[in-house]
Amino acid sequence: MNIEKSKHLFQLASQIIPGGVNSPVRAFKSVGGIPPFIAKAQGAHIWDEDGNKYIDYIGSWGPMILGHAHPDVIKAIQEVAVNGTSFGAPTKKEITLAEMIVDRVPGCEMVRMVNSGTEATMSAIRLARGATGRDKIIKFDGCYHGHGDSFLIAAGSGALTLGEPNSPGVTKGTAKDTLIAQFNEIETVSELFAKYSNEIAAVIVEPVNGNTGCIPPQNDFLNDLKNLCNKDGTLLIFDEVMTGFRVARGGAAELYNVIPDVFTFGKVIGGGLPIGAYGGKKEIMEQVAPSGPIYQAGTLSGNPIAVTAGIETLKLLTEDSYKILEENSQYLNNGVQNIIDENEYPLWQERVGSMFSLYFHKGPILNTKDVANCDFEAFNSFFHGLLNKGVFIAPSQYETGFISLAHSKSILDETIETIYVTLKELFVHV
Ligand code: KE4
Repeated sequence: MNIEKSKHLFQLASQIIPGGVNSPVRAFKSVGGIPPFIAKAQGAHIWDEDGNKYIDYIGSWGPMILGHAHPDVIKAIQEVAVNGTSFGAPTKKEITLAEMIVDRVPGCEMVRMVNSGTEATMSAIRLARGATGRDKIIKFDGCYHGHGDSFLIAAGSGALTLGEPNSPGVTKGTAKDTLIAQFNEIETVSELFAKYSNEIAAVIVEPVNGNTGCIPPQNDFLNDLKNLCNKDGTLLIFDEVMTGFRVARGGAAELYNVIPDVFTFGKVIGGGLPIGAYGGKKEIMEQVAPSGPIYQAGTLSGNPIAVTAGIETLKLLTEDSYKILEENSQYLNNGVQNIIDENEYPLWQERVGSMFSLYFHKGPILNTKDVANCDFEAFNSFFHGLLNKGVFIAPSQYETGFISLAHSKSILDETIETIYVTLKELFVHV
């Protein structure tokens, strides 16, 4: 595959942008090689500057659930843009998007728009601390909630990929208020509650881990979390930036029928434009300025173009859409599982709705400790084997793949065949 233009662009970019990218995971640091510079995208496909075409399973890390450049979304963006791009004043479409979120998410009665998932989680933590008067939070090893200081402790996604679980620049004062538990190990949470009773403002969790690769909650883990929080007057925050409107129409809260006190959202609700949101019970959210004392603000919050793209995306995510996503995601999973079973490959799949991971690990994956035991070298070879054949999966074992409504059965068949050939190449040499 000729990637001369991307190679040249990466050299140029690396001279004026840290690592040549505006978000670390894009740099291929863990898998090696040169990241393709993308020229355009349509449906399930992206093209790089050298004209190479890929089936895309990154989907901008979640937002592109309809597929890239959906005509209705693009048309709506074009129509709204001509009327101005930002006003710093309220618009009626912000009410529409808020209503659509509240209508879909069980237990979410009020919502505030921000500009990224990180802003949403930072704000949610400040809200929890302000509402409870407590300082400490519990997060889970490997979970990633954006790059806010309180979260860059045993963080996932790019932080894990870079092998720097604790980022320089996070003060000891901040780090001491972040307690770490293990996902799917409820006893690691109850131990912290026993030790820090009445000191914990919030437990924040990705209800389905997406930043350690895809890891579902086992059994009653989420409900057990909620009970521990209720008992100690702690707020439970579901970070649904990735799972929201992805794993079900009402997100993980609907899928698992566990309602947190506060939600964070992003990705899908912006249709690919910069957006985030946090929400929850009215009596909690009304403590946010200006209705309450807990301050949070943003120049471009509720931006009319991002909000329009989000409205159009949610409009097209009907109940049938989720049935199609579920059917097609299961189809891909079955296709890959047949290959694993027929060849007895040491691989493990996890999937929730249209988010999935293929782990180079024999046996179940319950949390990030298991992911750490994956064969990263084999994954990296697999990643490049697929990329060179036109299938673009997440460039890290610690990331999740995404299927969109544009990933038709024929595209999934092409993917399954490419995975079959690549695994054959890989395990012949192993
Ligand atoms: P952003 O600030 O990147 O919009 O959202 C942060 C965030 C918060 N919570 C969850 C559960 C998330 O998955 C994210 C961001 N996800 C990563 C993907 N692993 C974004 C990709 C990147 O960092 O480039």
